[in-house]
Amino acid sequence: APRLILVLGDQLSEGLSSLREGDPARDVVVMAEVMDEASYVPHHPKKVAFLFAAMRKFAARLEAEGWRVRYTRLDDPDNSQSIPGELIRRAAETVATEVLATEPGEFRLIAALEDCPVPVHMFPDDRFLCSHAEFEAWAEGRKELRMEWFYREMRRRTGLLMEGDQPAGGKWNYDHDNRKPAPDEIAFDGPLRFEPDAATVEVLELVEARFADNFGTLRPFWFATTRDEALQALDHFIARALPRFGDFQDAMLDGNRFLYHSVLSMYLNAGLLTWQEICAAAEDAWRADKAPLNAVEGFIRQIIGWREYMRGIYFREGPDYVRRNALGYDRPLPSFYWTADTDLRCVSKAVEQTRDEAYAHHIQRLMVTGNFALLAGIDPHAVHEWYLAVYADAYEWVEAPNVIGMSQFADDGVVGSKPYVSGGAYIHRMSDHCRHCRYEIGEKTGAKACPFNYLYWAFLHRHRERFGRNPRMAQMYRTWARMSDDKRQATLDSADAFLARLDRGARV
Ligand code: FAD
Ligand code: DLZ
Repeated sequence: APRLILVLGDQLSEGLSSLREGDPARDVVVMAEVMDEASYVPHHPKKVAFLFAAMRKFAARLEAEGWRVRYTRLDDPDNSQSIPGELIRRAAETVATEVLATEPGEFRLIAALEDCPVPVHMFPDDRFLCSHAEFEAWAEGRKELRMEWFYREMRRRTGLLMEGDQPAGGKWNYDHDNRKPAPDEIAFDGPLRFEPDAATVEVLELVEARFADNFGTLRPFWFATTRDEALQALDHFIARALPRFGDFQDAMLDGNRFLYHSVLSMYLNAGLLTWQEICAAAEDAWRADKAPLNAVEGFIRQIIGWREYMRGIYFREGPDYVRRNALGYDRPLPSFYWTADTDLRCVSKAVEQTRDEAYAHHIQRLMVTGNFALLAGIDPHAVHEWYLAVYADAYEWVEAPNVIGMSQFADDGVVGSKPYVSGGAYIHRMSDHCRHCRYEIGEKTGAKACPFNYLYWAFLHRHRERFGRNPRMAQMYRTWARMSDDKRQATLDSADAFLARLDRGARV
C-alpha cells in the first residue's frame, strides 16, 4: 500500500527527511492549504500568500520530478481545513495506512500529528545543523546556556571561518567592529523584488478574498516564491549588502526599511534555502576578498549561532514555554501595535513597515517594539502572538525563544542573562527617528519627554529585587541610586501617568 508523505508549508525542501524516506513509485505526497494553519494566529496576508504560492510551486516541482502529489487548495469544497483531517481524507482515497512526516516546528502541530488516527512516523527535521540530541548534550550540566559558547562549537563543527582549530583572524566574534550608528547614506536598494506570475496572482486573489481583515498589506507583493528566485535573492544580498552588513547591523533609519539586512529568513525558514548554502556563499565572499571578516562573521553567527541556539531552546524548554511570564505582566497589547497610531516615532515606523512588508529587522523587533512592550509591562503571551502573526518568517520554534526569551525576559533568563531594555538614548544613537518624533529625546520627565526614558528607569526600579544584584546591570542601578529623590520621584510619576494614559486608551 502507498504511504502518505506529509509536506508542510515550511518544509519546502527537496532534501526533506520525509521525502528521503519515501518512494516516488509507491507513495503519495500530501500538501494542504488549511484554515487551521492559516488562522491559529491572524497571519499577515503577505505571509499566507508567500506560503501558499511557494507550496503550490513546490508541489508542481515534485510532480515534475515524478512524485504523485495530492494538493488541497484552501477553497477545495472537500477541504477538511486541518492537517490531520486532510491526512485522514487522503488515506481513505489512496488506501494508505500510514504517514511519513518531518517533525513540525511547533508543538501544537506535533501534538495534532501524534493524535492523528492514521499513524504518523515522524522523522527529525535535519535541515538544521544541531539535532535535539546534540543540543541536549551541549546543554547538559551547564549552569547557564549562553549562545556564544554554543556558537563556537558550531564553528568548530562546520569549519566555517576556521583556520585549523583557530577562528579566522584570531577572534571568534567581531561585534566590537559592528553596530555603528545609522549612516546618512545607504548604498543598497533593498532585497531583490519579484513580479508575481500568474500562479502567484491567483494566490493573491484568494488571500485578498479570505484574509481581508488581517493586519497587513498584501500588495505590492514582491517575495520570491521558488527556490530559484530565493537563490537570486541570496546572490543579490551577498554581492550588494553583505560587505556592510556588520557595520550597520543595529542601525535604524526613518526612510530605509532594510538597510544592509539580508531579508532571507522567510526563505530559509520555509525551506527554499539551506543554511549551508547561505553560509558558504558568505564565507566565499570573504575568502574572495569581497566582504570583510566583521560582516561575514557577524552574518554567519546569526545563522549557525543564534538561529540554531533558539531552536535548541524551544525544543528543550517544551510546550509551556510560550506561557512563561516571569515578570508577571498582564497589560493588554496596545492597539497601536495594529494601527501604528502612536506619537512614538520609532514604534510607529516599525509597525508601519511590519504592516507593509511583514518584515522588520532585528533591532526594530528587539529594541523598539520588544523593548517598549517589556518596559510597559505587556502580557508576554499577547506579545508572542503578535510576533507570530505579523512576520513572514515567524514559526514558534524561532519566534518564541526570541520573544518570550530574548525580548521579554518572560523565561527568567534562559535565553539572556539580562533583559534587553534601554531608554531613548540607545534608539537615538542608532537611528534618526528621534529627529522626527513629537517627544523630546533630551527630556527625561514630563509630558514632552521620550517615554522610553522614564519607562526604562521605572522598569529597573520595579524589578530592583530581581536585577539589582545582576553584575551586568549594576552600573545602571548605581546611576539610578545617584539621582536625587526629586528626580527619581518625577521619573516614576511620569511613568505612572504615561501607563495610565495607555490604559485609558488615550493616544500616546
Ligand atoms: P539578517 O539580519 O540578515 O540576519 C541573517 C539571518 O540570521 C536571518 O535571516 C535569520 O535566519 C538569522 N537570524 C538573525 N538573528 C536571529 C535570531 N535572533 N534568531 C534566529 N535567527 C536569527 N527570526 C525569525 O526567523 N523568525 C521570527 O519569528 C523571529 N522573531 C523575532 C522576534 C523578536 C522579538 C526578535 C528580537 C527577533 C526575532 N527574529 C526572528 C530574529 C531576527 O530578528 C530575524 O531573523 C531577522 O530580523 C530576519 O531578517 P533578515 O533575514 O534580514 O536577517
Ligand atoms: C504558517 C502556515 C500557514 C499560514 N498555512 C499553512 C497551510 O495552509 N498549510 C501548511 O501545511 N502549513 C501552513 N503554515 C505553516 C505551518 O503552520 C507550519 O508548518 C507549522 O507552524 C510548523 O512550523
